[in-house]
Amino acid sequence: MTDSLKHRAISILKNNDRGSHTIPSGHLYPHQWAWDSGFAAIGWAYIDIQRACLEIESILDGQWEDGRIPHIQFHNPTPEYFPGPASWGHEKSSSISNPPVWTIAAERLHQLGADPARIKSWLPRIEASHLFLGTQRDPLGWKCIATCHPWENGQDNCPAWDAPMEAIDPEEAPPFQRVDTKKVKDASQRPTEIQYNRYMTLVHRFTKNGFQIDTTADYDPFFTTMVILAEEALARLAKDLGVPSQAGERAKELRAGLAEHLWSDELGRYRYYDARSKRYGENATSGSLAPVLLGADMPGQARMLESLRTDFSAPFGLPTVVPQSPDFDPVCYWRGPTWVNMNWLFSSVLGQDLVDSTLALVEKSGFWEYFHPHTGEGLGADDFTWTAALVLDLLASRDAN
Ligand code: 2M8
Repeated sequence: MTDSLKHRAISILKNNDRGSHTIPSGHLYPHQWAWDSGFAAIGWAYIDIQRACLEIESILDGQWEDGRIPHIQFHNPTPEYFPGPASWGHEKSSSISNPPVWTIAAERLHQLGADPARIKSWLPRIEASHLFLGTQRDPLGWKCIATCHPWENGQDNCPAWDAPMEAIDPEEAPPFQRVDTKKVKDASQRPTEIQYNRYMTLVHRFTKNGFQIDTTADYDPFFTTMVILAEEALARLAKDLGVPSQAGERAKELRAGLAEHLWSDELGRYRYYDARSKRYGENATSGSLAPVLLGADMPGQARMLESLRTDFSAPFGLPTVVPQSPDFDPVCYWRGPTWVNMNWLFSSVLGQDLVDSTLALVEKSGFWEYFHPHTGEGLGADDFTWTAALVLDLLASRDAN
């Protein structure tokens, strides 16, 4: 099994390779997405470490002057994907950011033998990308991270955005034609029309107001956790490579902000917070348990682990929404399916069982974008880059154990 999975993963990365960056899937996503590329770099490290470094450098090359790493870079604009540069008001990229997986990947590359001098040269740009998120994605000064668009944290139609999105006028966006629903075998696996209209209203507003976050901001325990993991990775890299950095201090402040503002002792998990309506969102998503990845000094560690092992247990990996919830939809995108990148992240606390079941799932169903957590059916796009890249890392971690 191991050899054939490994060869298939390698051939997917090679097919999706566009020279200096890797597209998520030739069929559905023909551009470069920042967090996908971070995961891709980890996979490339098992094939060609120089190519892995190039992947990180191409993410950093898209950085804006204000430090933001855009979530999409359009190297070769094509009508095969919507929304393209015209909608974003920027010729080369989108204008929102993404979870800073580039930093987590940089540390992994360092562990896997990449040239330290090369990694060192990335640190100022990585630091700037974190400063952008820490200052421009915290409108209330809570020392937590908010997203200004559901696409920014990468979990697009996650139910946590349902309530904040109710306030967004779906008719405000200029007319458009979406492409995605024509490319999957069943359109119900993708966000609904009204959701998509609201996404485009937000894109329209954001590009009109100079790309600054306004009151449409959802504080997010998943995004905050990802920034903390990245800050801590940066702090370790900076120490190792002899570069000054305030990343460790920022991570401490974020840990405190997350515990103070988003932890709910009553629910036993972390909440979302809509800065516009001033209301908490109590959605039971795997993202609401992501702070479990930060270790025992965060409130709720034992309760969250228990919940992951019971409420979130499913035959095929970790569902993104708790199956008992009315929001759960096992085939629709970020509203329930299992994703290999989430399994990969959570395997650091759920251990070998999740590593093994994730590998078995891909072996059984293929390298899909996401999977039905009860049947294991592959959904969305096939030959998906981060599924392939992270399978390579999971295989390595299994071999090491
Ligand atoms: C999905 O998001 C894009 C918009 O950014 C889309 O649906 O068109 C998400 O799954 C996101 O997390 C991912 O980065 C992207 C490319 O794989 O696809």
